[in-house]
Amino acid sequence: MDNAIRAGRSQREGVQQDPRLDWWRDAKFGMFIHWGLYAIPAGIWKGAEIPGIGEWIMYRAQIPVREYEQLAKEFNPVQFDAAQWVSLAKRAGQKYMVITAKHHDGFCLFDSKVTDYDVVDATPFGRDILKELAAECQRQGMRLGFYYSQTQDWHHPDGDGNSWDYDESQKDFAGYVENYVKPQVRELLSHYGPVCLIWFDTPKGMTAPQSRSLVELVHELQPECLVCGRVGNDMGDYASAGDNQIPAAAVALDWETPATINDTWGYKSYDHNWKSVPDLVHKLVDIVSKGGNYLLNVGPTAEGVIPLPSVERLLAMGAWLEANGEAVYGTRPGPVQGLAWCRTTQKDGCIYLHVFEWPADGALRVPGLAGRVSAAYLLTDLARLLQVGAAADDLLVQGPAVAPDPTDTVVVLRV
Ligand code: JFZ
Repeated sequence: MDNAIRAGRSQREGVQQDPRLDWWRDAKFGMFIHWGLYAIPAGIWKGAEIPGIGEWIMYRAQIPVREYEQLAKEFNPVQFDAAQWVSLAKRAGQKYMVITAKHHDGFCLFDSKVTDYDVVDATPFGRDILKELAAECQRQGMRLGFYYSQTQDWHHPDGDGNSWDYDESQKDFAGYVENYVKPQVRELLSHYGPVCLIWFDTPKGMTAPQSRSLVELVHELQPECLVCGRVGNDMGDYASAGDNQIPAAAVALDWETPATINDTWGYKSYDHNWKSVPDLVHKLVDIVSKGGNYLLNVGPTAEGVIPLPSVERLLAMGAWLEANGEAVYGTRPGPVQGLAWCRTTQKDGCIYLHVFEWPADGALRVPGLAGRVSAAYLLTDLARLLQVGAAADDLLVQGPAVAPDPTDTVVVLRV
């Protein structure tokens, strides 16, 4: 097992057995959405650029609760359109969406009865974002999950993390879990239809009984709802890699890499370090070839707009997947691992050879597959068979001289 992956208990006991995860194992690609009050300062507080990820601005600038919560009065994302967001995810080829119901700053994107610090009660916008997204996901056939920060809450006097407003030694963390976290998790799983997963995060000092009781609460309310491994204490239905971390080799667990397109989760006005489309496609395929899922983040602006550089990249990934999705969705790690120039996935009697670096003469040489392949062709040109041969243990396939797809040409090997 890779160090970057935190295993859930179910994984260690029976690898990839639980049928509740079947859809998730086939999905491969999801949209993460980090959205909240931090989109308003967008990385700048009182004129200063605050280092680090955008959604941590309250912590990094040690902004007092009474000051930070004033942002709610400005939160009015009139351009928010759930239909557009869901349709973007669909066009990107993403099969599930996960949005921050409550991040570490404590602000809730849903109408919670246990606090007024939420989008309905505290903002001029006054609309339940999660309700609108849930309805739209139902309409467009998209699965929806919720990120929920169960330990850190810098707004709640008993939540973890805020030592500049509150005396950490006086906190009743257990009371916060019982009387605040659990009622909110109950709300999320009772008022928004089927929830595909709850993405808990940064468990920190959460005890094993506390983690277990959250897992049990989720499964009691919605047995099909998955729980991310970041619920803590080696529990949860699937494992989560460190942010933007991709393990070096295939991992025989249910696992996922959460990742950013630039360098922040929550919107920052001055983060322009966007990854390229080929880089993003390679990361997706690399992860899938190692048995994982790619949960790729967007950070909408305070107006409710997903930044154009994100939209452009997601649409380009969607176009690539439109042509090559067969070699991604529903696949499992392929038999050839550890080569720099290619990745492999497989399903239904096919090995999919993903060629990242096309050889100059089009002569593909794949170690270990000699004698196993009955036919080879490009996924985007099913009619033309490629010439197949062998040299010792290596499979030889003669492809076109020039890379048909400079990003990733998929060669189908029938076995
Ligand atoms: C957490 C959050 O603190 C962050 O704001 C964001 O939501 C991200 C998706 O998750 O940050 C983490 C959590 C775990 C690791 C790294 C960053 N980790 O295990 O490497």
